Amino acid sequence: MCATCGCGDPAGVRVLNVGETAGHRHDPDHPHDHAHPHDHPHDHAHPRAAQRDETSAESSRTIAIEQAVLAKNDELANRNRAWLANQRITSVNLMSSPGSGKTTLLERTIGDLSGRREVSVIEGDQETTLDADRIRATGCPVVQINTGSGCHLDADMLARGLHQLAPGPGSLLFIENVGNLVCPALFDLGEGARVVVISVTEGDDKPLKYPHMFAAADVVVVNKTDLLDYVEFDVDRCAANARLVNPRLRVFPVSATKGDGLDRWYEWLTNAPSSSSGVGGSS
Ligand SMILES: Nc1nc2c(ncn2[C@@H]2O[C@H](COP(=O)(O)OP(=O)(O)O)[C@@H](O)[C@H]2O)c(=O)[nH]1
Ligand SMILES: [Mg+2]
Repeated sequence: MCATCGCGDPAGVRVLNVGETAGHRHDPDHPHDHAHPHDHPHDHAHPRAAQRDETSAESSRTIAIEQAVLAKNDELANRNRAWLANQRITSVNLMSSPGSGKTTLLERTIGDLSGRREVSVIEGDQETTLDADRIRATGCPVVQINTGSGCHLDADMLARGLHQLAPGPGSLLFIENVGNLVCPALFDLGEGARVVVISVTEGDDKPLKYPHMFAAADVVVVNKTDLLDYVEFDVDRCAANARLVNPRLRVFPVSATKGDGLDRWYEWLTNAPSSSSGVGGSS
């Protein structure tokens, strides 16, 4: 998990309200009210030091710390989940390797759903507001979270993002996680649904090589199908590999740039759950 990969400096996290379209109201029942920096789940993780020390005492201490980190995160995620359910907000956590097309899929989705449903976005990246700027250009309310050295969003960051964004009751909220096929899978945010985006340039073996991500997901979007003629990628084999890890996965092959296959994605979004019971892998 993350406590061994070197990420996580809570002091480096920044939540940026990008542009005028994001809300500013303070909701007394908001999950952020419970979260403050020294509650952060990473506070006690010193992964590189733990790696260097190979004594069994240190190993057990590392495992105990990892469990405490994830338990704290799960507690905050449950608060987010309760708040989102109370507001009837449909929340979708998008995860993938960097560059598979999450932001492009969001730009296209926001445009195509325009006028049909209130949509807002929380963007996660280590640095910059580049993705939030792209979302803002569509007219959609957006908040950017910069994680600094962190390689994933966690429940505390989502609570802080929600506080800034203030999505309306009954709306659709997308959370674009930090590009990484490993650590985001372990951190429940309290979201209603989890979507993995994989692009055809990444290889159809990725569900087998990164099983935790696919095990924790509800949907796999196979993106960039417009490039299938140029790469070795079998969509059916990718879907079969994903279902070996998680038989209940839905798989939607799409081209976010050309629009192919998006109807099934939109149909799923219309019926996506507004709350879930959490992520099995994180507990
Ligand atoms: N050919 C093709 N390129 C795509 C598609 N979706 C995204 N891209 C390109 O892939 C690159 C990364 O996309 P981006 O949305 O920033 O990926 P993210 O890092 O997952 O948010 C950009 O150059 C996009 O134009 C697609 O469906 N087809
Ligand atoms: Mg992006």
